[in-house]
Amino acid sequence: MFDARDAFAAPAAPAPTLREDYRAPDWLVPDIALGFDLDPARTVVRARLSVTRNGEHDRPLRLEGEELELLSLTVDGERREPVLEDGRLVVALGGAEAVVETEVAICPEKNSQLMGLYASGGILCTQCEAEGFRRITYFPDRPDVLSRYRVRLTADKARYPVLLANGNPVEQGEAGEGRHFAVWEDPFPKPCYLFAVVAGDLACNADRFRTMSGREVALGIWVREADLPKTALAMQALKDSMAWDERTYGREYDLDRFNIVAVSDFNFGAMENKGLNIFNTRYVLADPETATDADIDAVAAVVAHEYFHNWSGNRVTCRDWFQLSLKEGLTVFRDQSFSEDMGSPAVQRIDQVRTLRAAQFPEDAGPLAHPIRPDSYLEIANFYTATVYNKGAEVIRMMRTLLGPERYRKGTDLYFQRHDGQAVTCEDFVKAMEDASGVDLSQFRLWYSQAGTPTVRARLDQSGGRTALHLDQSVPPTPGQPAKQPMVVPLKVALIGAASGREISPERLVVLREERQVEPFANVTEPAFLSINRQFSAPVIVVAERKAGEIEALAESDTDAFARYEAGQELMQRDLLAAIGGGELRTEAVVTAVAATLRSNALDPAFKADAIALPGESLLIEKLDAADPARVHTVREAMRRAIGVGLKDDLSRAYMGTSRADPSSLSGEAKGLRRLRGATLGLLAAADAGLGRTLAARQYASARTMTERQAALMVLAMLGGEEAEAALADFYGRYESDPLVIDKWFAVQASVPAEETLDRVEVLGRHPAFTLANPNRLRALAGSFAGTPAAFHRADGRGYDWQAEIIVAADKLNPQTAARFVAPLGRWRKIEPGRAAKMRAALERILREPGLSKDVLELAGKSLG
Ligand code: 0A1
Ligand code: ZN
Repeated sequence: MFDARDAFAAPAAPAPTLREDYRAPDWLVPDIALGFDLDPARTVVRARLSVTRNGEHDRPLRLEGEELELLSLTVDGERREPVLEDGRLVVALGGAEAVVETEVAICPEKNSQLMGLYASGGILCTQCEAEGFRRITYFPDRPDVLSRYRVRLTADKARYPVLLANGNPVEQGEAGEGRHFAVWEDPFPKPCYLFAVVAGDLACNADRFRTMSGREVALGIWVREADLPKTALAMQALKDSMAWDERTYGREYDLDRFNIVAVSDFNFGAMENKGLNIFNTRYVLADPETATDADIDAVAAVVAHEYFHNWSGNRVTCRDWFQLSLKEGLTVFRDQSFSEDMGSPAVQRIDQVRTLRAAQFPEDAGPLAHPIRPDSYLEIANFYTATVYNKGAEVIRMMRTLLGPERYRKGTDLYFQRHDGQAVTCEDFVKAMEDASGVDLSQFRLWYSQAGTPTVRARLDQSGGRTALHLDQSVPPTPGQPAKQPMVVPLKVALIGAASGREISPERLVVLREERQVEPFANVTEPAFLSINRQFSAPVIVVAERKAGEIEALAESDTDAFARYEAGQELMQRDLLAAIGGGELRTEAVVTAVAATLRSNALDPAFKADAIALPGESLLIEKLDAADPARVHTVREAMRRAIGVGLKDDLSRAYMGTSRADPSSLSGEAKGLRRLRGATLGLLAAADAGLGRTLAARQYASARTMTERQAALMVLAMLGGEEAEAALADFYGRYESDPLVIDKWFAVQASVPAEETLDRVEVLGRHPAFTLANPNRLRALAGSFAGTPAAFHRADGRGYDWQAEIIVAADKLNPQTAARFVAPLGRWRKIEPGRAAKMRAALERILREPGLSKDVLELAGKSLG
């Protein structure tokens, strides 16, 4: 029925895509030939698609396209008048196969979304995952359409001397008028999201790798000439990754060359395009003078991650985007295992769990909660989340724990062999694990469908001369999922003698499957302490009933390094939350535990650094119902001060001891010492600003690594005053020409936990070096600011207003990156009512903005609830 009001109504809300609506593609494209006439202002793309009808049907071929100027269409050589429906090119075809050719023009230099073909610092490059290929040419842009690609690139030779695409180079030469061409062929059928081309004036760090079957692979890392010296660490990580995947998973590289290109403008970390990974410079360029140890570790992890995708993602890919965790959860688990094998497993695990708690637990507890295999989306780019990636990795890790390493490996072997060259589902992965191991994973599958972090309550009952572990579990309601079923929770458990401090019941795997379960421990009669969820064997919240002195004892003597760290954190959290809740701040137990950690001869310095760090303000806020962020900050600072005052001598001694770290070494020992140097300096400064300034200024001036320099700068910035301004000015001058370091300059200032930080952030937003167009710079300012509760949650709400304005402004250029800053505003449910109302108002203001992207619309809408 016609209703006149409809004509004036706001545009209809976009319809979500549902997992249950999946249908196989109507048409397949086994082969595609692409020709690019590259030019930043106007690139012409010719595509020749060989299409075949998939099954019995009479539906037309539908090709997605976005911001394309269609120049021509032919079918089997005959010109056709194009038919466009909702932006799709609809091509009626009679037979079982056809050759469809299109010619389109696109404008890379105006592409500020950084999806499709775009320009970054004089380089032309592409980003196609998830749905960017449609911004290059008309195509069935979905991951279950796999094609063999032949790509011909033509470009101005002086401006773009290097022309790269997926696969192997087959031809190159002159094209007249100062232009040249190159032809690349990729023999492996791939979904279009793995397509990539690059053109630029690039220098190459070239190396080789001999695979386990003796093939030579040519490796190249392509960057601006001046950046070549900063590629050595990434190259080493690449070779280590290739060898590791052969050793650990039996996976060999399959092409004759493997290229990595670094670009400055990139929405995410990096992209695993087949044989041609494209990276954010942040995850390629690193040396100890300009990158911190954490940055350097991240380079190795991301290089490994993208390389591992060659099997987990590329050779075996996803059927549809709801299956994203199939490739991402598995690949994150693989890169985590790589990092554990290359460094200290316990310290790596602590870092992984910190990330999970900081990014994923809040997501799972808030309005954006979704299962690792989501059921619906408006904009798939919004589902590249900590849940899909990091919780997804925890789910794979749990399967390995349940099956054991040998059967897990049999499972991955079967998975890769059975599905090589296919686009499959999470279910296919679980099935391969079951078939290879004989283990029934029916109930385990709930981890794929149920959102929310389970809480496990644990009580060690030692009454009546017997010992039994009482467990119960509950999974909280999440949007669209009011009631949950009990999950499979693999808990590694040991009992520690209360008197002896020794393991009186060695570690065992307790698998919780019921809502309530009792696990007897035979032959344990002496009083015991409970060491549970060792190594963080399950991504759950454990609430254990503790005996007097239990946590304190475990923080000092748990035999599992991770559990020991956990006990220390639990202790700090207990006393912090009690004081935040209105009680008196008790610091003795924490000070004693920190002292024991600092004085221990057995612990390595990196572990000490982690163990003496207090839980972050964001994490504490998550534990509260109506948090007052100012009070959280005050109490946490008071605890830091108490540690600093109480342990000044220990901290000074530890601090001085760390100066022996060899600045030229990236060994675990040297990195650990530098980490401890930063942690001890922070606590000393919290107790005595004068001393902190002196030490930090000295450390800043004499620093030989960015790890030391940045840590000193952060402490100075927190203390404020002339020294801070001098150091900040020096830092800027010293590194003005290095954008990745200037990002740090923005990030440090936006991370100072104080209300006045907002004033500085406002000024920085108008600084000539600030730009909304570069995602790294935007993250450095807006991401850091939102991650600093004491500043972001100013009582007057101006922090939220600033954030909302930035989101709206950035959305006009780059919706994907703008949307990344919405979630912090959605945490209002955890914040006291006054601020919460202001957070909601900021979200409402965003939603009233005309022309909002689907990306921001989806997240702001859900955040408001
Ligand atoms: N697959 C990549 C992540 C990625 C996703 C989207 C991108 O463009 C918007 C870029 C990268 C990974 O897991 O590393
Ligand atoms: Zn990935």
